Amino acid sequence: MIDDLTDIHAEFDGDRLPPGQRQTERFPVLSKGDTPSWDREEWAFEVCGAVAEQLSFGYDEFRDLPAVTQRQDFHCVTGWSKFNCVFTGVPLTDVISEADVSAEANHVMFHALDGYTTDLPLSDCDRDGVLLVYERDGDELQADHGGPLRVVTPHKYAYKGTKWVTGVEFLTDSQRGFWEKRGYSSTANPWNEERYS
Ligand SMILES: Nc1nc2c(c(=O)[nH]1)N[C@H]1C(S)=C(S)[C@@H](COP(=O)(O)O)O[C@H]1N2
Ligand SMILES: [Mo]
Repeated sequence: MIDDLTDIHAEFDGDRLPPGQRQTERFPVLSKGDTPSWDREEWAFEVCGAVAEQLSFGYDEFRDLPAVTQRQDFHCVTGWSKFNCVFTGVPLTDVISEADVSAEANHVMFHALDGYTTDLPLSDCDRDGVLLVYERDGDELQADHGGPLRVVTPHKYAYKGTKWVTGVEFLTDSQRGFWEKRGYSSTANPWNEERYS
């Protein structure tokens, strides 16, 4: 079954196409550098920081976790939006429950193979739509779009969705990720045009 999250804009009192965005049929690739290589035997996804249970999943272990498929829109801060992306993966909410995140945690940092980081308040992560994705439109996620595993955040600009994600760190203070340190918004709500901070 495919859950439809393309009405998420209603929650933010906005149109499906956020202000200042234009729709594209293409799916451009935007990365700060080269697409990193990875090794299936060595790859791991780790959950750390302010949690009762640190978690580490190998590639096959991660793929055995219960998955969902959702139809979502994708909004890039540079101005393009791609509607109707069908993503399959593991809800971050499942990982948050399993790790038993501490009551003191209020912020999250995502880590990636290319050294990219991005941060979000915990409340923006612990919600429907935030997925750890390994398939798009029924195919294995392409390497340049973040395969083997990426995050998607349909309620935020897409720089909040870490490609090649290898870890999620729960924090008790707010720290800034790669683009957030360079002037992009920490909150990144497309319907308020929170592009820069
Ligand atoms: N690891 C990593 N994740 C990343 C990036 C990156 O450079 N490295 N770029 C971000 C930016 S700025 C955007 S707009 C989206 C683009 O995703 P796409 O290349 O699949 O379109 O990925 C985000 N996630
Ligand atoms: Mo971006």
